[in-house]
Amino acid sequence: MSENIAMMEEQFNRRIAEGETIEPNDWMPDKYRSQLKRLISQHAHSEIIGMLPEGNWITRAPSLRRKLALLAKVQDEAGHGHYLYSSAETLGISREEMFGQLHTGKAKYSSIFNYPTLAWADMGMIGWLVDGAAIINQTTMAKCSYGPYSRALLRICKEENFHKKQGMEIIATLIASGEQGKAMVQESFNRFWWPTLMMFGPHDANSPNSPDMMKWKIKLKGNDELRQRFIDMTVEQAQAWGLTVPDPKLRFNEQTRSWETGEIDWNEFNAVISGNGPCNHERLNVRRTAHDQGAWVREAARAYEAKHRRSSETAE
Ligand code: BYC
Repeated sequence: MSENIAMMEEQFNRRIAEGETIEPNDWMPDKYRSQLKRLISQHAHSEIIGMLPEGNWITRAPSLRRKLALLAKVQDEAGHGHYLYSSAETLGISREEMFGQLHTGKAKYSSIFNYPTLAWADMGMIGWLVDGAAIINQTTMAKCSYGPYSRALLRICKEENFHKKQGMEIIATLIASGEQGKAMVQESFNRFWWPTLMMFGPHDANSPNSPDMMKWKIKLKGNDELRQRFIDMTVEQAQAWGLTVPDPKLRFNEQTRSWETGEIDWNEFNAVISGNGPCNHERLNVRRTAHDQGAWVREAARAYEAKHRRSSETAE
């Protein structure tokens, strides 16, 4: 039996090395399956919790056009959550189980959504920085070894690109409006810069999941390389807008041709991912309440499905 598993594992590793895609009915090591369940469900949770900081501004958008765009963006995030939950379900975990893990605090979701959105400029900042960071991470992961996740990410990235553009347009408009608009953008940038860098996770040396995930091509690049790519792109965009990156240690390294930053506050990161960030309690409470209040919808959908099944059985 164990010889058999060793053979299957060898064959699996060969398929990964040759760049083949793994599909739900293929044999896979237990740990490959459990890492994917963890990663994809956390990503799904991030999408639906990520609706809350922006949802907070739908009723306060400054014009009808802005309101429609924000509403559509928040709905897109719900759609991303659905693609991702469906993708995780192919690994043999139910949606109810995943929701249970989120609502009891067992599963994580992206740290960035535990910060408040205090000004309209934050809607621009989320599009520019948060979607910008997500695109860098997800376009890389869209080439990962697990088929359903890779396909979900391709669709998600297309929509995220649009989200980033609408965020940048909000920022450009505020900056062009004069000193007050620009100050609002700078204040928001000061609050979002460091939490966005944290989105990429701990340094590679402190990332316990990276070795397995990279061996199996779930992750194709390390946390630090992707974070650096984001920094190099974003610092120059900020400068083009005349914004100041809130980091006195920021300097351009002529040899590596890249931007070096000060150190991230890892104590803050660890507090946020262990449930003690500025909005963790609020986000989970809102999510749990929405889930409880939606019970009747799930019940009605199940009853409808059962009725439909019964009538198609009778017709046969
Ligand atoms: N936040 O070993 P590591 C979006 C945890 S949503 C919270 O490096 P890994 C959007 C990590 O889970 C974008 N937790 O982990 C939506 C692990 O703990 P566990 C969301 C974090 O998995 C709405 C521990 O720290 N994107 O685009 O190798 C509006 C050690 O870390 C974080 C994704 O989910 C964090 N930032 O790498 C707008 C992308 N970082 O699970 C936009 C997919 C680390 O062992 N996810 N942890 O208890 C990933 O690429 C990876 O999960 C990470 C972490 C790079 C984030």
